[in-house]
Amino acid sequence: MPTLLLKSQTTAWIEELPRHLPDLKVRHYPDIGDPAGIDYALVWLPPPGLLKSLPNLKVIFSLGAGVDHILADPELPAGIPIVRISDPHQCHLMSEYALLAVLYFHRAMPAILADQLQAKWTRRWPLYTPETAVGVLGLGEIGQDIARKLCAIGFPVHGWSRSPKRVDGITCHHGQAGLRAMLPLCRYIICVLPLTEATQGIIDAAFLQALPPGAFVINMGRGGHVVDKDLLAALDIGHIAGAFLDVFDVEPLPPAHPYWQHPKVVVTPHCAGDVVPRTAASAIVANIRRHLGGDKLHNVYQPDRGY
Ligand code: OXD
Repeated sequence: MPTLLLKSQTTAWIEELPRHLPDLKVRHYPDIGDPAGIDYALVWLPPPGLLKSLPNLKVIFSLGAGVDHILADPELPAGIPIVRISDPHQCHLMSEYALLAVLYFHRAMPAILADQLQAKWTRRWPLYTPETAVGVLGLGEIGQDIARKLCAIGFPVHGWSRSPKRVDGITCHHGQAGLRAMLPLCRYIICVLPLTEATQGIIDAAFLQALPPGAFVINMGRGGHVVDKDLLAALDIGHIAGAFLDVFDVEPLPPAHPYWQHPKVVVTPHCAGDVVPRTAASAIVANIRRHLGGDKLHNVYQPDRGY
């Protein structure tokens, strides 16, 4: 009987997974039982050494689109495929968050909320939407969904990826030259990149300087994408007009971090997109079935690409 170890606070997986594969036994960390009996692991932030302690582990499933929380384990056993989650509802949530952040700035909500505190009736209008471009860094499933939805509400949308991509209605750029060409055009920039060696610290002083004055930064990728001191400096001199940040180098964001109190920063607690058992379980089980049947797994992390 295939057995899966779940390391998550979301207990709904325990019922949801066997609904799709009644033979599947789910053990909930820390109740591991006999480590040798575990075939699959479905994990978020596994404690270092946990995966190595499972001698018959065959596939690691990430409870996130990112796998950095698994790769951070210095004792990660080599040669075991890691599968990234693909959840249509998570994708939808991420797009909602991106729209919320863009529209929050675009419709001058920071100024309107400040006016309200002083009972000030000041009507404020956005820039002309069809001439106000948004750039999306990362054109995977989530980035493409965000780009399409922004496009549907009338923004010109640019997308950037490592290698060339085509997405209907989106102006696609790639590589370093593509990034240099895209940044000066974008009033809003949204990061949904995976965190890799190539993308670590991508939002640094040079990147921010390349954006037009008054641009806004939205980070829903990983904290490691942003060089915090460079973003804070760009906010303080007014080149960047605001930031909407969901992810941070250290989470929870420490109480003394300057982002918390910064008047131009919105901090949210890594809640842009959650993986929902009801919508994500079937794709996980489909991969378990593929594995049991000796077929190729879908959505496997590729070390050479870094995601
Ligand atoms: C993810 C996340 O990687 O929620 O999916 O951060």
